[in-house]
This record gives sequence, structure tokens and C-alpha cells, in this order.
Amino acid sequence: MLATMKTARLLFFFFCFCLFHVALSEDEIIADRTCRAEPGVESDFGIHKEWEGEFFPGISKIKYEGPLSKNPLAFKWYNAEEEILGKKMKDWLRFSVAFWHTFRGSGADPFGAPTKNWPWEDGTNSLAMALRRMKANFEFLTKLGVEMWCFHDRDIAPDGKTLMESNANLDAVVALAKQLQEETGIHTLWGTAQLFMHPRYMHGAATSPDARVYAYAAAQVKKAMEVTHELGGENFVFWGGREGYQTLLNTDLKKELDHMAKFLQAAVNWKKTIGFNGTLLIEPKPQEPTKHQYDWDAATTMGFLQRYGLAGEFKLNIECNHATLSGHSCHHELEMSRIYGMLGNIDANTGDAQTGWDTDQFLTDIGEATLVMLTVIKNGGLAPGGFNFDAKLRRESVDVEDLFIGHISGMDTLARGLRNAAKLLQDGKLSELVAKRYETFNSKLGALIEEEEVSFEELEKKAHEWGEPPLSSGKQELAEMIFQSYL
Ligand code: XLS
Ligand code: NI
Ligand code: NI
Repeated sequence: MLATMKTARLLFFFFCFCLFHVALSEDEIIADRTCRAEPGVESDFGIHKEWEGEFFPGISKIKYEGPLSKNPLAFKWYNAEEEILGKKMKDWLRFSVAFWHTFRGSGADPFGAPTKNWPWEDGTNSLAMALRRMKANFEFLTKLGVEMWCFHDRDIAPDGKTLMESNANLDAVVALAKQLQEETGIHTLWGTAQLFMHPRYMHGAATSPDARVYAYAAAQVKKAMEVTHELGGENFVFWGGREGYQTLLNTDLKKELDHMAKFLQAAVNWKKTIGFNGTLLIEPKPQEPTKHQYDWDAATTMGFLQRYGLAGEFKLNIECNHATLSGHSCHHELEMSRIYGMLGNIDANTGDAQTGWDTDQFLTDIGEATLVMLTVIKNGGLAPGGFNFDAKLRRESVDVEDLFIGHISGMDTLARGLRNAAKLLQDGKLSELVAKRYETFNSKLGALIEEEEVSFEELEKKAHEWGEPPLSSGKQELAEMIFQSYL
């Protein structure tokens, strides 16, 4: 009898212990595991001490050396102050470094452990580590000559055990970032809220079926908007990390879309309340992590914004890798956004043609970069948006200098694209070819069709009069030849 009671009590304690651990979120467990690692205290990962000297001691400020240079740590095509079509290259390109890839990318994948072993990291997710990492970020930006950066709330500061603790962590890191911004003249292109990593967001954030999650996400976005404003951010991004579904069998599609619209409307209202004048951006992506993400592509997203009366309040952040995942080219997504007056920012990266997920590679294809820059020039630039390098090193690239080389390569590719696109537009042959294809619309009737309303009866009359239209060539090969001659 006694023995049975003892076993029952033991089982009860075991049950409570399990419950306690289940109640802890993954991040809290990480925080718990790393909370021993305070400055000056020995931890499993080594000794915390104040970082002395430079984070990138062997690397000096990256310079422009011109196309003949063979120096991997120099620009061959990006010459920040050089003017192209009356504007400095740095103003056309408005580069930004993505904190999450460059400073939080560990090289881990679903099959393997982290591979990066950056000397400034101590293996913890402590606040002390977050502050040190922020200093490394500003040294990196300064040496690279990039004047802007982007962040998620949870990648710059550790998640706490409560929302209040998370906010306090964020405030501490933001205070340092603000000070470093003032010292260096670097500023924030955009901030965003990370609404996909924590288990609470497994069903989505604004589209979660749980109103408590919806509220938590709102609180997180509210705070992220405030700190972005505090840092003088020029934009605020919404990437619907897990806003989508895995199966329609368990999903109320209409409810979720309605909720997402309400959430975005509340963000618009909060922007006005706090006096944030930055642009709100939505970043389309078709799938990953959910099977179907609601912001599938530019057209779907713009249709959604239109339907819910939000079109005037948002622009789009087009990511090239997301474009190809949705079955479009990056150029298509950019042009769609541009013609609707909705192009706000570009997440500059590229995918792998043989891989079906978001590989987030640095763009190195000069042809693609030229197409991207054709749109950007036609758009008159991207400001207050820019080119954010939402790109990461390959898992196997583990040298500190690789961080510089990846960005230099991406910057040079886009700079080369800018030079090519400017020449292509100045030369005018391609625009002439396009104009010629539509020249019949310069006729009296053509102009009427475009500017007035022409009825089917009138058009029918004209069709009889004109007879069978001659076949005119699309000149695709010629267009490709002209394009190619500028690469
Ligand atoms: C992920 C997205 C993400 C956004 C910011 O695929 O590209 O990194 O840019 O949340
Ligand atoms: Ni992105
Ligand atoms: Ni992406």
C-alpha cells in the first residue's frame, strides 16, 4: 500500500516536471540553458569577457579598384560616389545588410549542426552577446561601406521569459544600436517582427486560429514598429512568416484572410499614432514554411490589399528568390509592382534553379541584375526603400572574410547591372523595338481605345473595314540580341 502511494507520488512529481517543461517555449529553454553565461562567468562555452579591439582585424575599408582588380576584398564595379544617369551609384543602390543572415546565420540546416564559428560569438544567446554582436555589425557595415541595415526584433535581442522581458532586452540592444548609428552615420532601412520562429506561431500569427496568439503577435509588432521608429527606420516590413495553411481541410480561409487584413489595418493605425512616417511593406512569398503562404506573389498581394482597402497604405518588398519560387522571374514581380506604383524595396538575392526552396544566395547573375536594374531605373530608384541583402553564405563557407566577399560580390553584380541597364536605356534600341510593336495604337482609333470607351459595335465596323490584320514579328530574338550586347 505504502509502496503504491510512493509510486503514485513519484508519478505525480514526474508529471508536474514534464508539464513545467512543456510549458516552457523553445526560446525560453535556450535562454534557460544559456543564462549561466553572464559576463565574466565561466560557461560551457568558454569565458565571457569584454571584446577588445576590432572584430575584423585583418580587413580594412573595402575600396573601389576597378574592373581589372583581382583583389577579392575590393569593388570592381561598385563605385559609391560615381554618377550614373545623374545619380550617385550609392543612391541608386541603397544597399543594406540583413542582420539575421550575416550575424545570426549559423550554417545549420535540417541535417546538420552549425558550421560558423565566428570569433566574437561565445555560443550563448545572452544579452551581453547580443550587444557585442551589434558592435560587430557596425564595424562590418563601416568596413564594407554599406550605410544601412535591417533586422528582426528577435534576431538582435534574445527572447525573454515574458513579453515584458523580451521588450526590455530589445530596448537595451536598440539603445546601443542607436548610439552606434549616431557615431557612424549608418541608419536603419527597415525593421520587422519575427513571427515565425517561436512555437506559439506554429499556426500563424495574424492568421492563427487562436485569438491569444493574434494578440501576442500584435503586441510584438507594436513594439517592433516602435523600435524601428526609434532607430529612424525608413520602412517596416511584414513578411507573413507562417501566414498560410498546410491543408484547407482544417482551415477557414475567409476568416484567416479577414483577420490578416484587420491586423494590417491595426498596424496602419499604430503607425499614425506613433508618428512613424516610414513605408509599410509586404514581402510576398508563395510557400515555405507553410505549404501555401497567403502573400503568394505581387499580384495576389496587391489584389488582397485592394480588396481590403489597404492598397494606399502599403508597398511591396520583392525578394528575387521568392519570385522564382512563385514561378515568376524577379523581373516580372518587380515590373508588376512598378506599374501599380507599389514597388517599395528589393530583398536582393537569388535562388538555385535546381533547388525548390529559398536558398537565399547572393545574386551573381549579371543578366538578372541588369533586368532588375532596368525596372529600378524606370521606377526612378527605390528610396525610401533599398536593396537589402537577404542573402546568406553557403553552409560550407566558414571564413570571416567570406562575409565580406559575399556582400562585395552581390554589390558588384548589382552595380554592373546598373551600368548595363543605364547604357541599354540610353541607347534606346530596346525601347524603340517595344514602341514599334504597339504603334498601331498611335492611330486615331488606337488612341480612342486607350483613352475613351470604344464599343464592340464600333470596333466590329472597323474590323470589317480593315480586314485581316497582317502578321507582324515579335522580334524576340532581336530583343535578346540587343539585351545581350549590353552585358
Ligand atoms: C524569408 C524572408 C525574410 C524576410 C524578413 O524568407 O525573406 O527573411 O525578408 O522577415
Ligand atoms: Ni526577405
Ligand atoms: Ni526569403
